[in-house]
Amino acid sequence: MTTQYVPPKVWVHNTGGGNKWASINRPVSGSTHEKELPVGKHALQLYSLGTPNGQKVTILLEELLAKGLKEAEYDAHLINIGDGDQFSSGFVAVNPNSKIPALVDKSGDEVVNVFESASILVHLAEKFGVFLPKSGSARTTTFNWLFWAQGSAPFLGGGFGHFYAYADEKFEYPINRFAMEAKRQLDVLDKQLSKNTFIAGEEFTIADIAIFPWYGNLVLGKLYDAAEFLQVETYTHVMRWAKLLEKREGVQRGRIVNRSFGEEWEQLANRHSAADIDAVLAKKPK
Ligand SMILES: N[C@@H](CCC(=O)N[C@@H](CS)C(=O)NCC(=O)O)C(=O)O
Repeated sequence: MTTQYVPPKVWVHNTGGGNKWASINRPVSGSTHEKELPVGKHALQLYSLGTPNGQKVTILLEELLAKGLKEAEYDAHLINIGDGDQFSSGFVAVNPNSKIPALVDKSGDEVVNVFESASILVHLAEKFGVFLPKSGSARTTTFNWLFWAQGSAPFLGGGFGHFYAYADEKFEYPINRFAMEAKRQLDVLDKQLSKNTFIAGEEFTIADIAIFPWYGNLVLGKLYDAAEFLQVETYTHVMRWAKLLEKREGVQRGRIVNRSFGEEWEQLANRHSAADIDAVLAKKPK
């Protein structure tokens, strides 16, 4: 006999376990403590963590630098969400939603706070005039897939990843529901990538940068350890694209920034110059 959960009349916050994020999740927003954010010497100050949403921004910044755009130099400060750094007064002042990534751009006449990873990608792509077509259907197609990523990835992360990888107890119902959706999304991408080299056509854009850290990492076996469960190798076009992207210098450099997990050569807590990344990558076994 299965015991069924019967919702009470009024929801109450259960501060107990259930998953690895139970201790930081709250039903309210706002700061929990007074603390200023650290500030480095560059005009671009990034506050982030090397999760897929964080990787989007550091990959773009490293792609910009790989193109020789020196104004894209940045300081990236680690926000440890497990420790509740996203609830400091300083972080909340930049992003009232208390989620990484958040960017402070001090390069212009006024300081601009940017949050939501896609907003940061658009802000930087427009500022530097690259990785986002200027007009026409190519621009709209890039936005289509950028917003597709923002709308779809929470089903992969908050849905599939949460119940398959993070929840203390494994339940068939949510795992089935979200595995189905994850596979449907991979199929959508596979069909799109059967027609083009990159997501939005023959040009590498911020749509690729937004989608790779989730779906690229997933098929490469670097997310949730779910490659076999989801039979990722059957999405041959997604796999081809993921392997193409993982060879890019910007991707290899950006994916290790603000990362506090994985191998020693994949972890760079704070980044202030290119040399910081070089030193970590030098540890990679040949
Ligand atoms: N839609 C947001 C999602 C950002 C997000 O979910 N960030 C997570 C880490 S990947 C976070 O900061 N979580 C902390 C929390 O929920 O308290 C974006 O794309 O920027």
